[in-house]
Amino acid sequence: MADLDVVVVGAGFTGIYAVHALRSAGLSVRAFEAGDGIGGTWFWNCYPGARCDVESKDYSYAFSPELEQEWSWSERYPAQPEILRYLHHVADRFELWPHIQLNTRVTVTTWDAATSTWTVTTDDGAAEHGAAEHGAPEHGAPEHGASEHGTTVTARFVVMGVGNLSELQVPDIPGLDTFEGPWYHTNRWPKEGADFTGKRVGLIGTGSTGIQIAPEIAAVAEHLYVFQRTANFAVPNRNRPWEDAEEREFKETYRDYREEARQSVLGVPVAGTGKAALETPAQERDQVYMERWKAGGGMPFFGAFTDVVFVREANDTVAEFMRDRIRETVADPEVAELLCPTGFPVGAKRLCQSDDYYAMFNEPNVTLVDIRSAPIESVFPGGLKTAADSYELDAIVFATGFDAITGPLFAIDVRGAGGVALREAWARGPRAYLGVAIAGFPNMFIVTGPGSPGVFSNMVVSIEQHVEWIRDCITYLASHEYGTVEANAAAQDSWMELVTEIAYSTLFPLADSWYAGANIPGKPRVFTSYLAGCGPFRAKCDAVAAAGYEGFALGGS
Ligand code: NA7
Repeated sequence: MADLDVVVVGAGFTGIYAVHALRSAGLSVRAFEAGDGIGGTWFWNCYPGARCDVESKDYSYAFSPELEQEWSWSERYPAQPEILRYLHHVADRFELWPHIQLNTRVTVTTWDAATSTWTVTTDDGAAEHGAAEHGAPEHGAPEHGASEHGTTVTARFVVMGVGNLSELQVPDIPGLDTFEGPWYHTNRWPKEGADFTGKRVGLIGTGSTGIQIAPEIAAVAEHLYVFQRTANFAVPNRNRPWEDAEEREFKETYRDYREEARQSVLGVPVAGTGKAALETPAQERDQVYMERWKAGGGMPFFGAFTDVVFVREANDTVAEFMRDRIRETVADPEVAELLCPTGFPVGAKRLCQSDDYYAMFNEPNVTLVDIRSAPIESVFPGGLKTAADSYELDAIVFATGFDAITGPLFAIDVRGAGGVALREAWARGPRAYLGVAIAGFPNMFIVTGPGSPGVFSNMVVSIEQHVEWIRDCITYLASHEYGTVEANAAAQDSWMELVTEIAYSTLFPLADSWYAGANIPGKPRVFTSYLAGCGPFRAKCDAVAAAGYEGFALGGS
């Protein structure tokens, strides 16, 4: 008999809710978390300026009407410390702490067909650094692998709540080990902070993270050099306090709003014009864009017109509108032009959000360095050298992103039926049925995996839907005297075909993005997000369940 019904890997938004939902269904559960605190993404990404690009009222659990009424967000867009406080509140309120084991990295999970259980090996915290030590130059990327001191536990089911963006990447730059100052990756920010006052700082990476941290560094540094390989689109947040009266009024209809979010495409209700951009006069079109620009937030741009995510010329109208905003904000025309993204549609790389990124380039202590035309060649003890110049630096910050989606799962040695490694099964790219189960890996569930709306949705909405579906599936197995559930390869193949077909009917795959694995040298380039949206995805998952888990093989007892 297994030690536990379910092992949950990770204690971020997924792991926290999975513990609650599965325990409420009467199952024995333990979550293992590598960090020395809960929060996942919001535990590790504690760099200055870290903030969610989904509004607080949306980026929060919907499973408890009491929770949503009693918790009060202070701002329109939640900053990292507030999200962490919220998750602590949830763990306290639902008494989840006894079921979460911190400082414990899962290193190996192995399926045993004879007993229909998973054996889960953990490192007992021996190989994991506490957050307080992160960011010191000698650390860089965390180490993985089975510890000699590992302990094992058996479970009937494993739920992988490892997140899509938890395996950081630091570029392999010659000489980095010779650098005399500190260097940091934003995903392993030191708990005690980093003081850049009066320092010359180099920032590499201008995605969502780089764009958030840059103004924070520029505010205190003697000089900030922003090393830009690809310019990204960024829209304003228009962040502001969430006023009491507004909150009270909004919360009166929270239940209805949540239902609308569940049925929406993005997991956030977005009002559209219902018109095509290319059939709308330019002046009227720009007025729609300007209203959205003034209101703040990225998602409203995708809903503005029916064709902006499908037709390149329609998308170009948004792109040109956004480039014009950059040109009117940045005083130096050459710098402005360098900041104007070209070559990929708006949204094909994550649309960034910032209230002060572009204006920051008007400050005399900020320099934009184009490393597309003159790439970084090496780091030397006192700075960094590009093909065109060299820069004296006291500190380097990497905001260079993640080995997304597959990286966090590959960091664990996952062995399914017949001892097949997940790495082998996914050698040509990740595949899953409904983003939740993988053929050849019985009784293992992933959350917001390939084939789900995942990273193209409000993650909390998708996480809750996945976790509730998994809970119901496990409960169904017990009540129908089944012991195992496994996705059929044929169902998985046809699901991934549909996912690909929908994706390529849109413009989203048309960029070298982490969405498709293009940011990691040598990684197979596969676009795996289900782009029809949260509502249709939920309907499909519900139909599969209602049909007795169509596309899955149920067995054992
Ligand atoms: P992203 O979006 O992957 O951005 C990483 C940035 O780092 C991007 O500008 C990259 O340029 C740059 N980068 C990566 N590797 C290098 C090297 N070797 N040299 C120079 N520049 C490099 O990661 P973020 O952390 O900003 O955001 C991840 C997600 O978190 C985001 O999408 C939200 O969903 C939240 P590139 O574009 O590849 O030329």
